[in-house]
Amino acid sequence: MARTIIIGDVHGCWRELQILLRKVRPAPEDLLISVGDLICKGPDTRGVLDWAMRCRNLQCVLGNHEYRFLKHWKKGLTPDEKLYDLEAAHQMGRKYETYMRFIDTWPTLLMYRDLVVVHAGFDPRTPLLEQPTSELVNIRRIGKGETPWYERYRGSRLAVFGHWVLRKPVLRGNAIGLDTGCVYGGSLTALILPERRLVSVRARRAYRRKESWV
Ligand SMILES: [Mn+2]
Repeated sequence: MARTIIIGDVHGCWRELQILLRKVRPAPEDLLISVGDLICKGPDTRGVLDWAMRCRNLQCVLGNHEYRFLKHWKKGLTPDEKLYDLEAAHQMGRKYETYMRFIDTWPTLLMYRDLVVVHAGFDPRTPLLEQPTSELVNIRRIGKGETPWYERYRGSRLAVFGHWVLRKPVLRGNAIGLDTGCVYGGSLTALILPERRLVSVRARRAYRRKESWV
């Protein structure tokens, strides 16, 4: 039976992604999904994007880093405020236009009968299709109590997301968070459906320093 394989935040960690793919062994009929943030911070944004462009059964949703790059690209610019943006743009090199045109085709969320995939999350108090992109790629907490958005989510569709870097994946009945901080020296995690099996690969090293781990 075909599987759905959802990959957490890669952030240019091409080596770890290759090892993860070797472990998961996607078949041509499997559906691969990236939760976004394939780019930035890590050593090889180019390698990751080249793979994404050749992978015929891959769907990506937009991450906050891709969203920032697209916003600049549409104004004829390249983001240059952060060092990791300059590095990622440098890694993209002459293929910057090609990569941006590719990323510009990514949706902000993917919705299936019993699954929704989004980079950061959504506000469960608002209809899913009415949420602004800035929210879908950035949200973490909602309300006065600063509750994680997924603790308020009562939907029956399994919501799979990344963005929120945690030592261990978030595992709830209806929400699974996959950002285990590979670029910070954590691990790269994939979720295999329908069996809900997690596969992880340890980072070869910390490419970025993270102030604190939750
Ligand atoms: Mn992110």
